Amino acid sequence: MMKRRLNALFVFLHHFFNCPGSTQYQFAEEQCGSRDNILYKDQLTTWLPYTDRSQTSGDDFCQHNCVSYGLSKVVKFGQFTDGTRCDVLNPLEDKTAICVEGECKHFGCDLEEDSDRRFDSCGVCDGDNSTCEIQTGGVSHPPAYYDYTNLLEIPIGSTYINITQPCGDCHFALIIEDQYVIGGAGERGKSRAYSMGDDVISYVGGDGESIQIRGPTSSKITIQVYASTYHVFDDAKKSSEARWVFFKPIQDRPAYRWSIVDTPCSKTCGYGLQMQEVICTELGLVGTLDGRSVKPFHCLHLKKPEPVTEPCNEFDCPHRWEVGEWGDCSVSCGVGVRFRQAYCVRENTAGLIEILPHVTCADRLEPLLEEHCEAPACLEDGRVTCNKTIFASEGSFTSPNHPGNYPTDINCITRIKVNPGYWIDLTFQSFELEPAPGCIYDYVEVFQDREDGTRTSIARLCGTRKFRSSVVVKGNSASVLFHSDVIVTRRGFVANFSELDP
Ligand SMILES: [Ca+2]
Repeated sequence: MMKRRLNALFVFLHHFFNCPGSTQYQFAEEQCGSRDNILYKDQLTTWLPYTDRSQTSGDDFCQHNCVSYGLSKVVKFGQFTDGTRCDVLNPLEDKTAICVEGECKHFGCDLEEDSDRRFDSCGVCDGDNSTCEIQTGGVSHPPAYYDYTNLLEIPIGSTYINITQPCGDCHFALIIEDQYVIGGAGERGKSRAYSMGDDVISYVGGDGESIQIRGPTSSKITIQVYASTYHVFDDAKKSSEARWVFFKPIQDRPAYRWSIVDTPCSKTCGYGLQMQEVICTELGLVGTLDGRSVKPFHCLHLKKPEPVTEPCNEFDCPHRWEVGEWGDCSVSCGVGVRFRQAYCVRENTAGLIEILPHVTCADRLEPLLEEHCEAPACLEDGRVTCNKTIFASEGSFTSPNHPGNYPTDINCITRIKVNPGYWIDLTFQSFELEPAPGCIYDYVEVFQDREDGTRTSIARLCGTRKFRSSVVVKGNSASVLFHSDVIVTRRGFVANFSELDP
């Protein structure tokens, strides 16, 4: 349900943005008028929205009732499309009303459903009534009989126009641009909403005749009155006057327009996109654009331009060398050599690396692809020596040649000494040695070293350990012996140690 409501609102806003001015009001007329060319009970007729305010509420209006005066029939054709304006019925309300799922819903002038923003008397959304002044008046004597005579001229830009008269033998006529829109042929007009250009007029005939226009009017409007009986206006009764009230503009209303602002290119190189943002801006007092950005609802009545996206920075990003990982050292002891690869690349889009021919990067300094590497020192017989002593509060060491396989036939003793008074927390990770029952082939053995030169074995480990394993030495000095026999090697281990406050 909520989703449908949102969809309806979207349709409405889309329609609102794309149909500036009062063409929104003509939407209902279009929907009724679309039946003009469809046979109704074997007849063609003209359909208009049925807007008799004495009998319908806004919700009724949204039920898509159309009237054919030719057939003297009101017919319900389902519901008006979501987004159809239903405030034609009460044009002097300061809210905007639209049909949503057949119900007439009220919105603030910023088109938010629960908004407190209202049009002010001058028709400015959220305005302060400073751009117009009230005009009131009335006549108790009709100027002529059996003819139309001018009653009132309403200047362009007027708002909240309400003209009433109680005389049953009289009727109003309304002229826009020298053309009768209501009345004019000596007969009362039909009670309904009329639209002419951008102006929408709600008219109710009969006793208590009234004309209501929300405005701001876009054309000069002339109101005439026709009287077919003498003494129809009673001097003694003020209530029998033809009366009017409206707001006349006294200064230019603030003017707004959609402005297009370019946003920076999405990339500094490598084929970016330049987007545009459409913002609502207020025109300066002298009509020039001062670029002041205002809330978008001020521009809702204007057709919103389509933002354009254009390519920018249409050139490749600079090419460069990218190097791979170093390979393994060529020897397991002594000084060897290792290699890596280099690629000429370009990265027009972050993370999307394009490999180019080597020659493209000829103008760049090529990275070194070969370097010396040092495996543990070789003994005279080619075996590895790997004894060392580490004095530190924490550190790490590995089996020889890690992460490559350790050599055969070695004994490495790593002595660890932490600060006096502390213990040693020794943790092995990625532990992988040749397995054997009792660890008789390859192993790591941890000893606690005492000050008197004696040492005690604490643990002997071998095989593969998938999880970190810890050994705690209850003293500040330890030796870790790594032994491998003459055949079968593995990757070995990484050991970390840190001092432990007992
Ligand atoms: Ca072995």
